[in-house]
Amino acid sequence: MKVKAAIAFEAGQPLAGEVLVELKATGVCHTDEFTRSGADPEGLFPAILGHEGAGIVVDVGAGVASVKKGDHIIPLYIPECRACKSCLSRKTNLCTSIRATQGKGVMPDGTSRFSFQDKPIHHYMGCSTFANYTVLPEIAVAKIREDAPFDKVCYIGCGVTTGIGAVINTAKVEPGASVVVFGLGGIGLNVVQGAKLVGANMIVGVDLNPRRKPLAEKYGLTHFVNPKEVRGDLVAHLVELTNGGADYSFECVGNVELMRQALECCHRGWGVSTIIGVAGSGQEIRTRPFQLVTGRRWQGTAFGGARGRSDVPRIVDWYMEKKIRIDELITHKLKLEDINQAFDLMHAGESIRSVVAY
Ligand code: NAD
Ligand code: AHE
Ligand code: ZN
Repeated sequence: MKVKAAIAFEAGQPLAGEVLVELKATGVCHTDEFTRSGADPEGLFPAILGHEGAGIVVDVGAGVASVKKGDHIIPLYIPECRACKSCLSRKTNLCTSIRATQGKGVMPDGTSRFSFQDKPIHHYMGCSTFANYTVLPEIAVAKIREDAPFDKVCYIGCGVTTGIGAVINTAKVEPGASVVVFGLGGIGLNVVQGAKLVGANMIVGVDLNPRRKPLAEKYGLTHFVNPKEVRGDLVAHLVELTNGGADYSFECVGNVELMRQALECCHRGWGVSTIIGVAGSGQEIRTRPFQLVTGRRWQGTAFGGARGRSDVPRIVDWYMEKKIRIDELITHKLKLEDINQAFDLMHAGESIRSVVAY
């Protein structure tokens, strides 16, 4: 199937509560490929994919108060309305105020801002960053500092925040902990970075691609395990390596067999396994309930538990203050015309993150 991106959008006055944004860069996340491939039960076509962007506000509609023309922003696929039941609960980052329309590929008023040959095109994850202009609800926009480079901080729009946030916000990994990370791609390497940041003692990475090892070690990995080189059972190997099981594990691939292994390599009595990977339509997780009866806990995280408007500007600051690293993870920079190469590089295991600069 041939897909052409960059549907031109006619600039005009945004509607009330909406923000017109000129995107300057977008990352290509495995979730874009998940949807492109047809595995996403929510996938809608035709759509403008992409959800890891950064850009500049071109115009705002009536009532928009938190951003203005010229502000630098990162689009949020999980908005932060600060008024819905979920936001007010303080128990979750999963703002529910516009989730229903977002899942239908339209703006909160039920219509699309994109069209091609006079037919509507769906929005994707409320962002559609594979276009040089997009329209976002005000609550789905995080204002960031103006000296941050778009072609780096776009990655904070998903991968960086998801990986680091899963460690800090969701699992709450403590200093001295042992951590096992399944999948050392664009998300997993940020889990490694987050685990190092909070002072984990042992950070084990599991990946079939041996080329992940040197880069992961730069980000704090202490042990690399290639399942193809393990004799016997991988879970038993990881339990032995971590002296009885990991305090924390993270699944960053989207493979339900690995999700099981990630749970079962956790320490009896207290190990916590966090699912980050997104699995395809019809896939289900399995384990013996005994794994949970004996004190392991299984949980998931979306966008690293981050509340975008509050947390994303702070993560951009961390990058600008060199508290976290991004640059080496952006392995390829492409033009929009060449975006399909980003998917080829991902499948070939060549890239960590490809970024399209507009
Ligand atoms: P990626 O393609 O960059 O990385 C995947 C890594 O997994 C690669 O290094 C690959 O070699 C490795 N891998 C594949 N099969 C493996 C196996 N059987 N055993 C060990 N390693 C294996 O992908 P990514 O962008 O890092 O995304 C990872 C997952 O996280 C995807 O499912 C994506 O959809 C999901 N995701 C979830 C969230 C969230 O909020 N929950 C956010 C972003 C991405
Ligand atoms: N549409 C899929 C689920 C996809 C999914 O879980 N998305 C994550 C973000 S992945 C970013 O790369 C997420 O935020 N989920 C919360 C939500 O509300 O979608 C399916 O299986 O239906
Ligand atoms: Zn993503």
